[in-house]
Amino acid sequence: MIKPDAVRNGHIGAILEKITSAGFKIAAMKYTQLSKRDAQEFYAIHKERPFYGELVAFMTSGPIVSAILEKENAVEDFRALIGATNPEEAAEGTIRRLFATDITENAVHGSDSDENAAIEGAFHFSGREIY
Ligand code: FUP
Repeated sequence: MIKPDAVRNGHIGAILEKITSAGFKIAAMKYTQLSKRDAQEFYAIHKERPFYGELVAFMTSGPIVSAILEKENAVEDFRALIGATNPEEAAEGTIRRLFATDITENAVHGSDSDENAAIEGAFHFSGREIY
């Protein structure tokens, strides 16, 4: 996902350019806005954490771009491309270092395993929307 802060700040094009230049193929993509229920479900793993309410409020605060990306070693390579969760700790040149605001408004989401990528892909897309 390109999160609401990066969409609001006009970074969709620059972020997609970095993603495609890094060799990712876009298998699915849409511009949409999460409902509160969507965001609560997507981030259910964090529901006991102190930042959960703020995270859900932020993720529903405006439109996002969701995508399924394909590449050899995609999970690891995408996490390297986006950088650490906290942009202050993200390496120079990473998407979060370049475009994130802070640890909550951190510009992009990337799946943390192939298994979660499949679950998250199915959350955003039906089979007919994946190419
Ligand atoms: P990441 O996998 O890098 O997206 O990070 P996590 O799964 O640990 O966290 C998911 C989201 O929760 C982050 F993108 C932003 C939010 N978060 C906070 O708002 N505060 C924190 O201290 C940690 C995470």
